[in-house]
Amino acid sequence: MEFIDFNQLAAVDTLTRLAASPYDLSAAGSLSPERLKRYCCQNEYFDLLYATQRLDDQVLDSLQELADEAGLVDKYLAMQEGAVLNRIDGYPSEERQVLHTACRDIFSTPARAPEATAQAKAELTKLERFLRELSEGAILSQGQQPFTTMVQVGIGGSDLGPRALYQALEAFNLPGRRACFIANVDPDDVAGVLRGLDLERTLFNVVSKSGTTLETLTNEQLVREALLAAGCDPARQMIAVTGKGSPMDDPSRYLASFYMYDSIGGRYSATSMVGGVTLAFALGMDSFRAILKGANAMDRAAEERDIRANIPLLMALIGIWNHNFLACPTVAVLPYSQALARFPAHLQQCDMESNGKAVTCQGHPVSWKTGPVVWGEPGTNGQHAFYQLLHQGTEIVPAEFIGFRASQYGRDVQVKGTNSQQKLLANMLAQSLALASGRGNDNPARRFAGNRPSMTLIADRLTPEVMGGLLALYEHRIAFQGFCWNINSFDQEGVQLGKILAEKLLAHLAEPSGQSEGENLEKSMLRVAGIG
Ligand code: G6Q
Repeated sequence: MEFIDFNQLAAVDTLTRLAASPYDLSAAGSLSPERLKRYCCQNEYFDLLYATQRLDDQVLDSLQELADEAGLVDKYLAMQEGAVLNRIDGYPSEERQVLHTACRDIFSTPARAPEATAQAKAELTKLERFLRELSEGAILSQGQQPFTTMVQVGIGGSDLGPRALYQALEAFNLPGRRACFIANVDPDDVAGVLRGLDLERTLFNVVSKSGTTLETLTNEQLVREALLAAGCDPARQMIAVTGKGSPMDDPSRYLASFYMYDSIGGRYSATSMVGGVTLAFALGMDSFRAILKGANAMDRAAEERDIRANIPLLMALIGIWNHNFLACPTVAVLPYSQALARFPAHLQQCDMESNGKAVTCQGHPVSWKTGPVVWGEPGTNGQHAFYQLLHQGTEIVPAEFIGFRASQYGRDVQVKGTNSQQKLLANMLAQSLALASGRGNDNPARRFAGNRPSMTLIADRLTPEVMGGLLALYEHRIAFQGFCWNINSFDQEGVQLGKILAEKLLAHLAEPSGQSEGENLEKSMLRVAGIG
């Protein structure tokens, strides 16, 4: 696909000009009820309120031009249809399709990428059969008890998305079922999780696309030993999710094996078997299908070309406005929902591993900013912690609030005339207004400059379907930005160097005298740290 570099796009010139005097949110009357209504975009699940951004119609028109000129929706459509977008022209690269959307394109025919969707459907059918056998008692523990717990062992993309989704949806767990996660190659992480479990009634789901990840293989070994020590047979309690043909693709070692495919990147894999096995075990197959349905609905909604009617695209472009034109280096994702506590961590990986790149898809260095630093924590907790910097610090941090009109459990209490859910939402909206409007004061330490941008996503309730929608919304927002910056959002070469050096250090520890004689950098590092 033909591409013009970001700063050669005509809309970039216009936006640069407009950025010299962006909309002032702190000016008297700048936030009117009409503006709040005008800058609101709705889809099946979410309302996006973006009147509290430093933009006006002129900026939006130019962002639309930017989207059209850079062919963002065309690229997205090509992605869903199986274009090989994970590549760098003229250099060795992964050369892969990018088909996480195919995992959930199971509700309509024809599918956008029929072959990948057929593979996803086959795995779903296998999973459904396996879960039926568990719930009907055809598969039981050695002591003829039903399994109650699944522990997912995996790291990075094989952990963050599934864990964030599980935590978000724990309110919907099947009775008597739960999930835990082990990721870090920290023996205390494993010991801490295992300590609270009835090992005999626990399934261990080892998830690794490559089947070679050091942390996961080490933790698998720890778990196998713990099972043996408890008199359990690992082959009857361990499940594998891996790539076809990987070193872990050995069904004889596992109770069940499921596949994920090359065209699904780790950080985009939560709706494949990587998330599916644990989520469907704990929440039930119907809830997992609801997650897929929500994600699929968002995949379709992201095909809209009008940026004012496409939430993921609009959020991507507003993000570009703040980052490339208003020079804000970070983005805070602030869910007003404790259930979404790990969602910012998932987005941090998805965004920063995707768009933390400095070469174009043609291998040339970029001369424009690419992905921002992404971080966040739930509110209102954050209000009592780091919001001080958001309101009065010297960095301007665009905030993305996420909230729900109703709670998940529906259990609440009235205190001073309002319930907790209302308090949660009122706080969220108040933060957005405070950041935008600011407040004058004779005391400079009590002055709020305001004019700090934010936007707010609101849905009715955090259900499996809405969670699927939220996941896909951010996946596409990230991909749209990567398309616009002309970078490959789907590789992760930047994690390799540290891995290689860690292996060198470990080789010295494993065979202190067998390695090269004399001092070298790795050996001194170990010695200085008191480990060698
Ligand atoms: C994600 C990355 C990375 C990956 C982990 C685990 O996009 O590629 O986070 O998911 O390194 O890899 P495996 O699933 O192969 O163990």
